[in-house]
Amino acid sequence: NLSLIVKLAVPADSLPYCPKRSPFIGGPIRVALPEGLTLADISRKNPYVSRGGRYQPPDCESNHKTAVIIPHRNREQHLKYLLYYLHPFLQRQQLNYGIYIIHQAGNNTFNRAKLLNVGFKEAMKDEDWGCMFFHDVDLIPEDDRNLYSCEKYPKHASIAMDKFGYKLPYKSYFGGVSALTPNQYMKINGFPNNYWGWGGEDDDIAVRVSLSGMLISRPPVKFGRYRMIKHGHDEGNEQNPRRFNLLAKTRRTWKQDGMNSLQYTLISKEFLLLYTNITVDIGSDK
Ligand code: BGN
Repeated sequence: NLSLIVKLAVPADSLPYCPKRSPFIGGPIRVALPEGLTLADISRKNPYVSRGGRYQPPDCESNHKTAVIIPHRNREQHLKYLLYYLHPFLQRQQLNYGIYIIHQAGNNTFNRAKLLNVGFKEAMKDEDWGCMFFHDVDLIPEDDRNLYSCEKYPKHASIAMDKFGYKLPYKSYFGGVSALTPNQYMKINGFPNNYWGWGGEDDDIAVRVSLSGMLISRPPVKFGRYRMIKHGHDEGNEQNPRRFNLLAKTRRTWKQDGMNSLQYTLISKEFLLLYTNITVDIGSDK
């Protein structure tokens, strides 16, 4: 196989490419939520993670460059648990990766999809990422064979969540954790900017994928398992009563609303030990 030989024989910075399948992948993960966990503990356990939450395998050149984008507000405890599991998970997959937290400043209604657009834009300024993982803060992957790399089509990764009985709640469900290459992302004009509050934005994204003539890739159901960390009511993320109307209009609006209409004010970008922290003012509903 000539292509394999060529790939192995061309080291980028004198390291050989990592194997096609990482030898560190171990399968199912028992997710427990240790009490009293601190960010310092997590840093200590991840000595090879560098500023901004970046990592690359020490002894081989990764085949994948993945940014994980996590929208956030008032979920510090969830964030700790996620980082605790996600850093080792990504390292076992021998990825070149970076973790981005996109923090919505202020108390206006939460807007998950717009924060993801900001994350995409800001992450691409840092690095030529090959794959973007859009990740809810309260979902912990339970099997490291669920690869955090991109596919031919936009991927929906969280296909078996405990809260839905480890199966899809409905066929076109695209919420929780999804992954697109920058090309796929731009093809659908990114995500919608006008879903304020809970619900519907993930369905809008699924419609965009289909209107752009793409299918949805999924991992095997045995691998795409997630534990959702329980949480109470989210202040400032009430169910969006307009989501039904918005979703009914996606076909007419998606080309005007998305990456090509994205507006925000960057408040800060800090390269912290375990992640890049982006705080952003995304405005409010009208
Ligand atoms: C759906 C929501 C999704 C949510 C899933 C799972 C809507 C739009 C209704 C037309 N969609 O019902 O956003 O991820 O449930 O909780 O509310």
